Amino acid sequence: MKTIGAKRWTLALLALFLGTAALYSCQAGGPSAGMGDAASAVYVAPGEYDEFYAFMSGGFSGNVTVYGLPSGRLLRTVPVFSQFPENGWGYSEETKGMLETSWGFIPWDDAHHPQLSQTEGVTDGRWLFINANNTPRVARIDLTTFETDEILEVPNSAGNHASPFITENTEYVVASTRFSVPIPQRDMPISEYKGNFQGTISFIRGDDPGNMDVAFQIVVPGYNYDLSNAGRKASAGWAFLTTYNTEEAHTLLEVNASRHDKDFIAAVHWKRAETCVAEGAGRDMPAEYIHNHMGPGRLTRSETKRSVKVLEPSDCPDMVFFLPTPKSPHGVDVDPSGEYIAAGGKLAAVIPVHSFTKMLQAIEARDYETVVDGIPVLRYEAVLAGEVKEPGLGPLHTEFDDQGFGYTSMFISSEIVKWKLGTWEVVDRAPAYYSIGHLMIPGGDSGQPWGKYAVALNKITKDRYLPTGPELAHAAQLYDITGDRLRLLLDFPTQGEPHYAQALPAHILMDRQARIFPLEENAHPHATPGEGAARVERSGNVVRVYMTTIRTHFSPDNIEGIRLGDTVYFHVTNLEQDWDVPHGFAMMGARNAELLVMPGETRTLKWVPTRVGVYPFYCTDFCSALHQEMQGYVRVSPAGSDVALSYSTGATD
Ligand code: RUQ
Ligand code: CUA
Repeated sequence: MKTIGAKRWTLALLALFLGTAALYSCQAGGPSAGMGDAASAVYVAPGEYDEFYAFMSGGFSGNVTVYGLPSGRLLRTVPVFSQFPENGWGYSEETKGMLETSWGFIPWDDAHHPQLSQTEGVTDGRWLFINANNTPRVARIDLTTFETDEILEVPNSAGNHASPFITENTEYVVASTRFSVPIPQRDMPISEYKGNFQGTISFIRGDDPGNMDVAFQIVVPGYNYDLSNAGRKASAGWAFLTTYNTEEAHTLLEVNASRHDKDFIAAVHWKRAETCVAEGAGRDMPAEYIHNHMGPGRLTRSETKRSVKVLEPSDCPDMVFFLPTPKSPHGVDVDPSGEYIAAGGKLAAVIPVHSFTKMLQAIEARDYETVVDGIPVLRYEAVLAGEVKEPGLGPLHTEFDDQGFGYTSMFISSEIVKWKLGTWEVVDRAPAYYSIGHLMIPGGDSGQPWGKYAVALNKITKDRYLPTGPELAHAAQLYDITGDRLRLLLDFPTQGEPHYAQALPAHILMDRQARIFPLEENAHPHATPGEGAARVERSGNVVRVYMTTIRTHFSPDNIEGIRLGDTVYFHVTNLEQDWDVPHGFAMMGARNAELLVMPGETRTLKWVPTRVGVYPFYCTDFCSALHQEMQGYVRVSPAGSDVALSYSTGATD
């Protein structure tokens, strides 16, 4: 979220920062007074575990970070869309393919919205999905390995922001384009945007690992599609997406896309769309997009897809409706019962909440304000359940607890506002430091919130931490929400820009963690099952090193007979079968990252030697008392040299 519109808001924001800064200096010296019990509320004693896993998007880091709550301790970075030299993700021969797209290899993306899988609306801890915003993709992370297992490119999309939001049984991952574009892409004047550029809403099969694919795509008017949330319980079978720029402006959106008093929430009856598709509606449109899956042998399998099923609203009547919603709405969030649909009109003075029941009645009565591009626009008053009045400035996102309250982040007034479902009254507010984007309550976007904590995900830190040059960490803040008042417990820095987050009770994941990859199941075509099989093979200019690691040596260790002009593949199999014993592999001068090889797996480093000489490789992960002994040499001779290929192994088996 980086698009707060018109100038007046910029001014308001500035005023607010100045105001907050003044406030802070008045408090200086005493900000932690009375925080003693807060300290014990977040204290996780040495050797104890946190109560929740929290998954935060890395934003422009392209990856996901995993934290423990309430401690705010960083447990892990899970590389997804960005290369990660720490473990060779996107560098090793096995993982490079995960970053393949129809554009070729892309080393980076902007990841916004993690989504945990659900069963019957309850977060189940099988998978975590996340979007790539820039080059549209959706990834699925396996939560037994904390590893990205599958990435699907989304065709006919540009700025995959309203993504990925899952339906209540993870049937679909909903992904919509932020930018409308010519569909299909073609060379045309940008000034002809209006009426020619279009958006798409994609329904991606989510519950069939290895087979993620676009089941169908709905073509919608040329607005910006911002965020999404699937219906649940009462509204299962529906998905809701915010739009802005219903003006269809193509320049200076801060002014030109803020003219309409109301934009829309698109309500998509995906159950109905399924029926239409089953009955043969829609057409197969040529489209090129890539599907990557970490398949057998833990090797990426990439497949190019060539067509996508496309539906126009007119192909399937009663599939899409528009709900007028004030002022460029950003977030849309469905409450745990599925009845209420709250919108964050980022320039609006209220938080409008629509009623699903009233929406159905309005559809039944054909109570339309108008019809645009074949999509009925329902009357605002006919679908509105209520408005949260005077919530603050710049509502963005809402999460829910298990007690019937909504919590909305207010970007401009930098606060969380708590309000009651049904009466719409504001019951509490708490400052966020500063400029909160999303907020997150464990399970707070599902049919079963676990409540207890709210985490504010703040864009600006200013004076909250020790300064670190021009770039400051974004920040999370943890609040206790069990009482009548929100209670700030903890600040902790985050990586990249944590737009959104998800959390679930630790016990759901703890016992399912993979500790090793069983060696006997290693199906890698270049695996070395034991030291006895360690060897070096030449085929023309390609040299394959079948290498094993076990505390505390490599086999082979010394290799001679490599020549300039060769391409060397180190296929490193870690023979360990103990938890927490990876070995690393780094080759001097390799224009590549290291490998970090988990117990039982095979990972491959490609090396093209460029200098004659004798160069070492070594283990990078301090694996035992003799870790520093874990090394070897490669002798590189001139092209055409007659030094014979030879190697030494420690093999006894
Ligand atoms: S969006 S706050 Cu992707 Cu709200 Cu960032
Ligand atoms: Cu193996 Cu250090």
